[in-house]
Amino acid sequence: VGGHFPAICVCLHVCTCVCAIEIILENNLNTDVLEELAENSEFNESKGPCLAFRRAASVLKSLPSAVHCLGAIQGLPCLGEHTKAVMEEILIFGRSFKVEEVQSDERYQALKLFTSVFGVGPKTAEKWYRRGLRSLKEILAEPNIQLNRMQRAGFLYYRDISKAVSKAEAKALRSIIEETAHWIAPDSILALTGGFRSHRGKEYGHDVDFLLTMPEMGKEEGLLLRVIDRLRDQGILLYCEHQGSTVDMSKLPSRRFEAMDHFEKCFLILRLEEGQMERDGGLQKDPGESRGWRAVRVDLVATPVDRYAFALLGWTGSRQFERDLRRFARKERGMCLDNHALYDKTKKLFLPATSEEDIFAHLGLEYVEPWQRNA
Ligand code: DCP
Ligand code: MG
Repeated sequence: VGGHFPAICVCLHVCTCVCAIEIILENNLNTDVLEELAENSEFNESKGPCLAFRRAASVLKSLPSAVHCLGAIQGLPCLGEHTKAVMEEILIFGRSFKVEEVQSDERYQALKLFTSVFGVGPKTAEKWYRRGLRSLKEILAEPNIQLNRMQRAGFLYYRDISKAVSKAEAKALRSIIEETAHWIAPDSILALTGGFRSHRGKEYGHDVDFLLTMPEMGKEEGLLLRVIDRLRDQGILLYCEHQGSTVDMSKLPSRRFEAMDHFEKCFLILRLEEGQMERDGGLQKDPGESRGWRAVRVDLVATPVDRYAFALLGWTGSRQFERDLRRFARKERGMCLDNHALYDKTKKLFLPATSEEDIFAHLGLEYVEPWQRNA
């Protein structure tokens, strides 16, 4: 604690809100740390603590200024005892021993590394860890490990796709995909979703998400496959996993939040050329890398136009916002919301929506702009 100790004693015993501590923390730092604890809980299949840390991180993110002292977190909602203990450590010692313990844990390190590969989830990561594997090199050298197609692409483009995607890169990809879709169907509609739509203070993302539709019902059928073919013809499709639609509108909206929606979609890796970037930003590459392109992960979802507003809302995020909105619909309004539909359980009917505003109105909520969906 060194030189900070007298100041801290005073702070702990005397003040609740006015703070003399010299340690100034940015809330990002706290939320990153909480996200790591959430991830660790996820690896341990502890759903409750995982959600609690994510919820606490959301609360901290929504604060207008950085937390500088313990008093500032006292009255905040959704901050459980574990979160408070971690925050306390950070505020007093400038570090959290609990977090450092997690960060230095061999299993956590291995699972974090393995799940950073596209196509590798916690279960596969755990399996590899139990086999004694600790590095990506070891996995690739292990003859008994059968990688699936997605994982092979994940390893092949690992360096590129584990690098953040910039806003400028997302913009360039949007132009490419929009041009491609318009070449096939001039009236097709493409929307940027995910972190790059909502911004949410993010300059970078791990992938770029898009939603594709046609103004006329049914005309979207086959469009996504044609877009994929065209991307392939242009030589920019490095990897594609396509999933057909399994939407069944006779089913009520799903209660399971983590369940993937049933729209037709594809998980892509695209080749983005330096020349496709506008002057406001170059490619995110390692310093000194001479290659004039990089690989980027792209998710592309196609919906019929009557489902578009629900899909747009569901794919804009943040995840916590989506989770809370669904919970609100269920608990406060007796409605079921998912990426496909909104169902009123009392009236026993599906509520139509052509825009996100319609959905908020059905829920009796004021419209919230994408950049405010920061939870
Ligand atoms: N989404 C969701 N539930 C999931 C996965 C995604 O509600 N299980 C929604 C919310 C996300 C959006 O889809 O914001 C896009 O998913 P991403 O994983 O791409 O997340 P982001 O785009 O928000 O962040 P990033 O891509 O930078 O990690
Ligand atoms: Mg994304």
